[in-house]
Amino acid sequence: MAAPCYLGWDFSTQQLKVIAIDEQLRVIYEDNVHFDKDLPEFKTQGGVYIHSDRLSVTSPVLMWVKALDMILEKMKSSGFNFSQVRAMSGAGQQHGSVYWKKGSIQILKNASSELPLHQSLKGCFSVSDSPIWMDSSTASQCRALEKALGGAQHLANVTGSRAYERFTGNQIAKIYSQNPEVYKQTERISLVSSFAASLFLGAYAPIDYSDGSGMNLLQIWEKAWSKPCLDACAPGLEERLGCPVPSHSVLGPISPYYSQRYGFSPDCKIVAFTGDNPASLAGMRLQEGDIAISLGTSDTLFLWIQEPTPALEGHILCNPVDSQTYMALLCFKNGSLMRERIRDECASGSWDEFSKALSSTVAGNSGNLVPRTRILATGGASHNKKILQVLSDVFNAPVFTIDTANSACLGSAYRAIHGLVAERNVSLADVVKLAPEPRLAVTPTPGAEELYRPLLKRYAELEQKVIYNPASSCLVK
Ligand code: 5FX
Repeated sequence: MAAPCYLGWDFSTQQLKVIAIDEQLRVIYEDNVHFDKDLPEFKTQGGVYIHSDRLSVTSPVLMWVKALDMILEKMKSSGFNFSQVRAMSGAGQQHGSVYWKKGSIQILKNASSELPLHQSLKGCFSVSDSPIWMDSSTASQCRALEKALGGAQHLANVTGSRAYERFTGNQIAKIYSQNPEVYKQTERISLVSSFAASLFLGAYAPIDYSDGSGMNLLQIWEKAWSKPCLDACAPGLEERLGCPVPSHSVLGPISPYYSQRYGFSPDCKIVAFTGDNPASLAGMRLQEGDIAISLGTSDTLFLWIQEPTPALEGHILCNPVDSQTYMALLCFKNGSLMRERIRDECASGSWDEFSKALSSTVAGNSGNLVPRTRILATGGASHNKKILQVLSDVFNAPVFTIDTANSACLGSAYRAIHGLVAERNVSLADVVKLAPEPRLAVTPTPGAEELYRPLLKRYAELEQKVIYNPASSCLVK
């Protein structure tokens, strides 16, 4: 019998990725489908459509289904043995939403294994272009939600965040107010993560607590939907969302579609999918006191936190690997876009030139933004040592990297294993004991601390200017 393995998926903004690990946690397979390049018929740029108002940003939901068909075919042609997969989990870009048309559950359940999935599902979505996390078109819905909840801080106290335009409740409210008929035809609303899990389950997958915390709808302490928030967004929302579940839940076995078409074992378990940042927390094996920084399409900073106090900046999410604790998250949209723009404008489009320019710039920002703890870096740009050096100097802490830049994918594979044993009170830390330790990449430049400290105030002022200048698209938190 073939040795067991576990799959981790990442439905991210620009591509779909998969990783398979064996029982020793070694990566035995990796693949991806790049939306712009491999699915040009959808005509996305960076996996998305930016609409004419420049604020609405969507992705075609069928592109994600077609990408799944494509990656599974690639795995099959490369001889991947699907029958050895014992469990899988996955991650999705946070906040994005998928709208299933009435009656779709039957189509999902009975999809013919003779056809690629996207052909069966093409009539299933009441909204063909899903709003995603880059959308910032819901300012009026945000104001209305904060008002209904008695103010921004009160909403943050309940849901972990004040109202944010990309958060799903506000996106749903916009769809309902602009097109109540479409909303009426919708029987289920999924996050990208629970949508992806639904494709494997052949049924609507529940939303997990951790990704559910990015909606402005979940009471993060009680782990139940907040009625006042639901009511402020759209009528009949609770039944369209289903009940949220702990992130480690085993949702059921894989749909027969995959056993018949690809040879998966009918016993292969689907563990709840979650958001990409929560999945990265698992992939980086974050411990209390560590700070993780993910340098991707968006730049995010997150930490494991026991007793959070929600504030008007940043987000508190339920912890994906320990339901008693939380994770704090800061997100800077346009991370890699900004880096690429600076590379193009100041370094003739070359990463080598960019790195040279960085190392020739005198360090200057002795942060103390955070206590000195380990910093763990991941994401595409974490391969660039010069960028890591700046991080180390700014935070005045050593920076470590993990073997893969795909921490959300790897974290999903770890979570698949964890899901099988979590009910027996086994922690994720126990499950991933064998994984390679993060590697020290850089340490702070001596003297950097004194240089960076005075810049903090100026940085904060500039940041406020950019955030409150609607004409600027450089940095939007
Ligand atoms: C987090 O709040 C975000 O909006 C982004 O990091 C997305 O999750 C990127 F996929």
